[in-house]
Amino acid sequence: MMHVVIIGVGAMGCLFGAFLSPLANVTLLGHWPEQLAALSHDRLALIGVDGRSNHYTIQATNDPTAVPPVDLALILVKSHQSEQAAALAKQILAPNGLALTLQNGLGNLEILTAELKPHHTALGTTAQGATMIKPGIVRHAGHGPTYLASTPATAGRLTAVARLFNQAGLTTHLVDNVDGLVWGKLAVNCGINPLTALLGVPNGFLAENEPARHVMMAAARETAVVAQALGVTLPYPDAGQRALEVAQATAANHSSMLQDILRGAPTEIEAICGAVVENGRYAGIPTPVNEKLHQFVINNQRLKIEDLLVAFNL
Ligand code: KPL
Repeated sequence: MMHVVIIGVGAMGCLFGAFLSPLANVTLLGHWPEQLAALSHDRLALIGVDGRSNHYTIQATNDPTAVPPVDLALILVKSHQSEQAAALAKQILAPNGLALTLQNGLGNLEILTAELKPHHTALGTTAQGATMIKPGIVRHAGHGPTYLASTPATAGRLTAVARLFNQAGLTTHLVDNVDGLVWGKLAVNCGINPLTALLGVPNGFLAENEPARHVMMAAARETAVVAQALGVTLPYPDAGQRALEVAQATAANHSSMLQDILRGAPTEIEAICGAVVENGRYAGIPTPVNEKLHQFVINNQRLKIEDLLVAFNL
């Protein structure tokens, strides 16, 4: 059995933990006291996409010395906690172990490789949606594919990881274009995350509401233009269309940024829209949509549809 530690005990950490726990030796490692308490007193309840609950016994701890050396450290913390997670991964990886980030935003693989040798690191993205209902209870809000970027140094181990994920029911594919993968997901996050957070709506609303859909698609397409200027080939032809498809596939989900705002936690806006604005400046590409979304989130604003019409001249 593969030894897996999931660093991050939020909704996504719990979702992956629940799916992998029947097939691997899984430990959740994190700092959220209420979550750790809930998981130590009771089993994790996962409400499936069909509305039915299943329960999982998963070890959860805040003590890295209690975790045996692991084959896979799956990083599912927020982007501002990446440095800390990389240091933890270094502490607990087995000699041939792999730290795999499935986080949102730019810069996470670079943070891992600053701490670990490149052959111990890997990057993936996931379009799975999960919502934290309360400590100990997570809702699986939508299935979406997971992609893992393999390199010659990691291909063998990532093939085994992909096999495990697929057997567990998490559809996973290996790809070899890491930049395309990360920018491809970034464009979707730029479209969905800030808008859902600002409007306080589930992802599906952006697909249904005309002005919201327009801004979502514009933010995603703007990100694609920056990617293109940097020489990155995206894994799909139209980023706006892709954001729309993900919003539809995860319609019931509260995006991770909306969940962050609702619980008063820091958002990943810098690693998402902030990174696009910065790279746009570097590449000489204007990014007015991402700039506005970035500013609204930084200012902790709440918007109504009428505000969108004014802000984006619709
Ligand atoms: O990555 C996500 C997020 O919420 O951070 C999506 C895919 C948009 C699902 O909500």
